[in-house]
Amino acid sequence: MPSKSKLIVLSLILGTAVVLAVPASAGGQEISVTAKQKKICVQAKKRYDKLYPDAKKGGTVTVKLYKYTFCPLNLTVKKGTTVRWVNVDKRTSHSVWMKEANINESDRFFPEEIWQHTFTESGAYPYLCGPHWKEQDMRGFVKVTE
Ligand SMILES: [Cu+2]
Repeated sequence: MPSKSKLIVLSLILGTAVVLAVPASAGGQEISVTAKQKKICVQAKKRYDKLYPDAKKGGTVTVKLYKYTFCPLNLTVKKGTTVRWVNVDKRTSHSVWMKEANINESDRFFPEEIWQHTFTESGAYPYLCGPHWKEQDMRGFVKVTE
């Protein structure tokens, strides 16, 4: 049996490892997804499929907005791709704001409304929901490859 102090040391080491791992993955600025967000995204997909039963699978790249979460939170697309953000919430409006890329915030879009953007240059595009990033940490990330 490991002693209590050994466990504390171990957890300190692991804690350090976790802290050290953050800057490395933050290089790509991908968002680490929580278990709660994963669950929300499963619900968002169900809701999207229910709202848009005729949506072609594998056609347009979509990001669903649901319960203060962009689904998926991290997306990688090729240059020239149009990404469509679809609000599948029941009553909350959202926006998409690629602040760091100096792209103006979208208008707020309401349930079952969309906003879309074509990425013409490769790079990293972290983005926010204007009304909800501060309090709900509603953020997303798009990586655009050549
Ligand atoms: Cu929002």
